[in-house]
Amino acid sequence: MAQILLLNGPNLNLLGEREPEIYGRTTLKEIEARVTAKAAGAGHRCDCFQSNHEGQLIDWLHEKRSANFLLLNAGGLTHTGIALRDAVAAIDTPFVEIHISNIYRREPFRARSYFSDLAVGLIVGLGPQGYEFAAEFAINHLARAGEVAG
Ligand code: CA2
Repeated sequence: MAQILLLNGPNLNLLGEREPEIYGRTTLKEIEARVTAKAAGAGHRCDCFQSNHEGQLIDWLHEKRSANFLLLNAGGLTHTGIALRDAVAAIDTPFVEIHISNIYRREPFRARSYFSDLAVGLIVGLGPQGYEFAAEFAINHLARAGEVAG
């Protein structure tokens, strides 16, 4: 059994409640439940966390540093969060960067990410379903890593 992490940054607790035209109508609780169910279906555990505070996100990642895969939507910290980037780099856990909206079709400041160059890959602009695609990728990635290790 592998451990998958789902980490969401600032304001993503508001999913499904505000700005549905940009972020959809699915709540974060629903996303967490769907990703956890997908992980469980493949025999893996999923730990979920959201915070509006960069330090709390960093502390949680430090605690979970032995995890096998990370699904990360850093919210607005994507474009500003050097300390969170350093934490992600330090724990050495492979990760997929997720954005619900297409950050390349929005304000120019959203096109810069402090995480993309460290990520295995990105899922951008596919709505809340992007989290489920990322979970499927993580499961396949872990299976491939297991084959290599085994
Ligand atoms: O598209 C994404 O997933 C973002 O990471 C969301 C961040 C934004 O700063 C990034 O540029 C792109 C913002 C999250 C705000 O979340 C809300 C959700 C519902 C209602 C209001 C805000």
